[in-house]
Amino acid sequence: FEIKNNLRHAINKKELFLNYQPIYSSLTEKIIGVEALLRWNYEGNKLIPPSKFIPIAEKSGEINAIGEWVLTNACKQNSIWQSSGHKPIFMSVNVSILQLEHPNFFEIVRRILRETGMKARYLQLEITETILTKNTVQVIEIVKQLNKLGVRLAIDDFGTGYSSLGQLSKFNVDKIKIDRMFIDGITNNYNKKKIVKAIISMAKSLNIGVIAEGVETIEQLGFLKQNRCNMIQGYLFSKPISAKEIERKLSKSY
Ligand code: G
Ligand code: G
Ligand code: MN
Ligand code: NA
Repeated sequence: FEIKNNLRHAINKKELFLNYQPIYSSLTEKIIGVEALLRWNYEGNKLIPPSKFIPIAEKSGEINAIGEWVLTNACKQNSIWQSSGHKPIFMSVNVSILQLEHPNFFEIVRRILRETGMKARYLQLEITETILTKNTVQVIEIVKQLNKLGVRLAIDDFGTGYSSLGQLSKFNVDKIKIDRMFIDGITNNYNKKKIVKAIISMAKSLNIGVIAEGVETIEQLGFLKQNRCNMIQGYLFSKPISAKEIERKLSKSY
């Protein structure tokens, strides 16, 4: 199966779709946002995970078209939820650093916000930690422009890279997402506990929100609440689910 050539047609063949994983306030345990997660259903019978096709899309340049499709559909969906009367929640969209570096990225985001009626402050872009070490003038400038629009920035997979406090404060970061490898097994791993506590207190001192990823057990939740981690994402509360299932959850939480 050749991913690269089939991927070029995935958008036109309507083979791409999004699932959404809820993100909860650890205080209220209510949904405050969702992360859009891309899925590719090849010929309607072969589900290819993003971990397989995103790296290939990045190499071929197809990531720009795919990323635009994701942003458009995620913003459309959020706009629909809001206009149908659900309480506002944020929409977190994974963005490849290559998209961010594309000279038209800012214009694309602005156009999508306008066309979908999505309010900028509910759009969050998730970018992996490597963005922090790529502090080129160009990247810093585009992040600044997005901030001015009101779009939020979240650092994904935090803790796996080699970024520093200094780099974190250079960008206007709204949230960091603690990589799930630190949450996995945390309740009986002294080192992981220390690392997660340090990340939370560092974020607090910079006024940055913290999302813990991959929360699967009550014990992990307890530790995170005790240490004042603001937000929780993981199988304990919900897997990535369809837009319809998100709606059901939003309706129930009134
Ligand atoms: O959902 P899943 O666990 O299969 O996701 C695997 C990886 O694919 C994650 O690292 C996630 O960030 C990435 N991913 C999912 N959707 C998108 C997307 O729309 N754009 C980009 N660039 N990456 C995505
Ligand atoms: O790299 P990124 O954080 O974007 O990847 C998100 C992926 O993590 C999603 O594809 C989702 O399926 C996966 N994920 C979300 N919650 C959990 C969890 O509680 N446990 C595990 N093992 N994976 C999770
Ligand atoms: Mn992510
Ligand atoms: Na992550």
